[in-house]
Amino acid sequence: MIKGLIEKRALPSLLTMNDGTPAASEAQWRTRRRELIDLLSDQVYGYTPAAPDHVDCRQLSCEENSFANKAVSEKLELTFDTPKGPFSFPFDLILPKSANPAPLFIAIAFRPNIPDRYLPMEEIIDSGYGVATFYYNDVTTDNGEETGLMLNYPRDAKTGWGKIGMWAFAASRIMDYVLTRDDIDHSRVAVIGHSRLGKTALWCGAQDERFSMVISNDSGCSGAAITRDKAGEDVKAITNRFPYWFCGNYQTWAEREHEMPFEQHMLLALTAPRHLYVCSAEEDQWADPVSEFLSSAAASPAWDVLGKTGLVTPDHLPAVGDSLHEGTVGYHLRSGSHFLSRIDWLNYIAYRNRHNI
Ligand code: GTR
Repeated sequence: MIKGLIEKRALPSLLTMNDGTPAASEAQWRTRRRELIDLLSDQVYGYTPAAPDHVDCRQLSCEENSFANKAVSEKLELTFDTPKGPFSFPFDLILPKSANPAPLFIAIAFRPNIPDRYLPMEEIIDSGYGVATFYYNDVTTDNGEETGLMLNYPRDAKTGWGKIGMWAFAASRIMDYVLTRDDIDHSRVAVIGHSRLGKTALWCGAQDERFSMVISNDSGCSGAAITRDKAGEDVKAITNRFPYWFCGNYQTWAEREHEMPFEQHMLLALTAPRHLYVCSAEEDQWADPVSEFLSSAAASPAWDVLGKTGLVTPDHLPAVGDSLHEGTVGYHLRSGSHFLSRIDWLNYIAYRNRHNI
């Protein structure tokens, strides 16, 4: 049944390389992977500039006894070189007090608050996980203005990076710093975001293979969901309201979705062979849970090529409350509306515990 629903969407081939041969081995997937990053850069998110050689980090403050003395909370400022001089942005690092290096979530955030309604800090700390989080507007503002990091790089109007790319780049710079800390488990760092920041987490983890897990919470259009025949938001709607999230080329696909040489299952597949988790909310028809679920299934053949199992699912659409945690691709469908809830976090934590990632 699921196969039939995917076939109806008439997706461009995930595993056929540009020269027409199938990507059937790990080496061929490496080639295909580069092709897909190039395609999505060129047509959707814009090209990401080269990473800086290194990042510097300065501690602004430190609370040794935070969250009932169960955690240490630091405020830090990250600085790195760009073509137009150094760029800095603040972030928070909250680590549980533990004898062992902590697994981490790098959370791209709508607000600088800790805790926040999207960041149930105590549940996370009590589960043994740490959080590094930054407020996305501190990197570049979520509007059409040229601000922050955007001013520091030259940018082509058609293929230059949009703001999703800039926020994703910032999450990778935090990863640069994380790798210098011996109180964090470098092999267990997940990137997470909700909605537009779920799109951002997916694009970040697609490009940056140092993340062992990528989490998309209700990311919808231009995120996890298949665009062809999706309900709710489409390319026209999203590029009318938020053209600056993407490269200039993306808006040329408005009302031409079926001609697009790319699709969002390609974005999801770029996480392979690492762990991917996609979550949908029942009432979030603007994002379209069915299109998010089908995309996760349609991406899964990339894991097969690499000797892993992607999404493990019975052959029907998930019911509300279902959590599919067996495969290297996880999925759940929560009741309620567009939100990053405690139930979502507890699912992510359960999945990470189960797979030890
Ligand atoms: C909406 C947008 C969605 C989603 C959402 C959000 O207005 O249409 O694509 O990103 O915002 O970020 O909350």
